[in-house]
Amino acid sequence: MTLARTCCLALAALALGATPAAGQGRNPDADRDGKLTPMEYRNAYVGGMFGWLDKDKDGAIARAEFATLEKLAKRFRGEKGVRGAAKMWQADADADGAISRREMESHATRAFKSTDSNQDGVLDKAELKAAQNAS
Ligand SMILES: [Ca+2]
Ligand SMILES: [Ca+2]
Ligand SMILES: [Ca+2]
Repeated sequence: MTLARTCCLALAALALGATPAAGQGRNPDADRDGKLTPMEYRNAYVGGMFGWLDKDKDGAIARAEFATLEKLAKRFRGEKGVRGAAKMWQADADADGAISRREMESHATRAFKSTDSNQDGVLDKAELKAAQNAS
């Protein structure tokens, strides 16, 4: 497995509601306090994962590009991963068959809010784990 791929696994895991395992690639939890702030979450989603999936760098993730994430999700999380990936594709709000950066940002904002069950403005391990089990 290439290094670039390993780096992105943590991001893909995060996007799919999984708690990134310690030492698995780049940790979205930049300050390692065990919690994700909206900024950390957004950076991982829109900064890290978006750039990784948008292979042709046209500023949108096309269906074919998204398939990379679906494959990874299936490999690592089986059917749960497939459902998680399907949920992420809902980010395509205007249903034009591609996820733009703006759509990804608003999706990340919504996902953050729905995961922050105690509404303290950060995602802790328990909240991330609950999201993982729910997907
Ligand atoms: Ca693209
Ligand atoms: Ca779209
Ligand atoms: Ca919280």
